Amino acid sequence: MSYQRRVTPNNFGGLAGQSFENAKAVILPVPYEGTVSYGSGTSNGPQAIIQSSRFMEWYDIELDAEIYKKSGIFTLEPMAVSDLQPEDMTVKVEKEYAKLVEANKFVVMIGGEHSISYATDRPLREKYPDLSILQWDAHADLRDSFEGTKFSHGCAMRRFYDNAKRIVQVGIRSFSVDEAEYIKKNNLRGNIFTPTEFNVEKIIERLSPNVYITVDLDGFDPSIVPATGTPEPGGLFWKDFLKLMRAVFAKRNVVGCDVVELAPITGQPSSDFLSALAVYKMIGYKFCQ
Ligand SMILES: [Mn+2]
Repeated sequence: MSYQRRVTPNNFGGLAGQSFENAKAVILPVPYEGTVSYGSGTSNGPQAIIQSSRFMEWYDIELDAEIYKKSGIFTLEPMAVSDLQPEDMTVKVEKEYAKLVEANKFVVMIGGEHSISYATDRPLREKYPDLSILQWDAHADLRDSFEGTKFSHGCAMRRFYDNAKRIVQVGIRSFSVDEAEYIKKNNLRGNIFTPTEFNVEKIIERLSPNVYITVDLDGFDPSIVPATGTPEPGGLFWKDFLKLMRAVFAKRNVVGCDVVELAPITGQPSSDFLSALAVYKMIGYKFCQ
């Protein structure tokens, strides 16, 4: 086994010597699975990302750096939210997130289902009133309510839109007739980029100076990320992700991000590993460009 040097500790990256005080980047695991509709298992997502991340190379060829040495990366304890209703979960995560924003940390939240993302909105919007949201996803998530709650994963972007009026959606290839109506009524189609419409420059033009990024892993093609609840065909690829993220981090002030909806498949670690690298790459683009 050639990975022996990474056996400990059990944190993101398998990194020794990290402290909350010195780290610019912190990982916030939110193993929440309250409202997932089809596949299940997202509550295991955070631990699978952390476990895979211990086997990544710390050195990044593209950035010519051991990313963690420039940023520091401290992994917080997973939040205890599994028993909560979506609205109560949102309130609890929002409180925790606000403390991290207050402490000036770049937070990467790892899920968990997509309903966790909206908890970042109030703390970040208070600090960055112009905040826009960049969503990587197969689904529009623009339902007003879903399965009896306004805080479902199917409503994540609708809640953001209620506040932000500035969301940019990339990789989208599935939504309901009600969402289609809503998109037409609010003239949102120009901010939606299906995989065939993927265009980095046009996407970035739509974003305000301060940006929050939410990465639903089903935005990727299921051939490279099969481990999601709704693996929609016709998705985006790793190179698309790197090209977009590198440019967004260079041209905008990214103030936080999340990677959600990993539903690990036992014995098939490729989705977990890609998720871990997605987290590490975004930290790299933030602190090493
Ligand atoms: Mn999705």
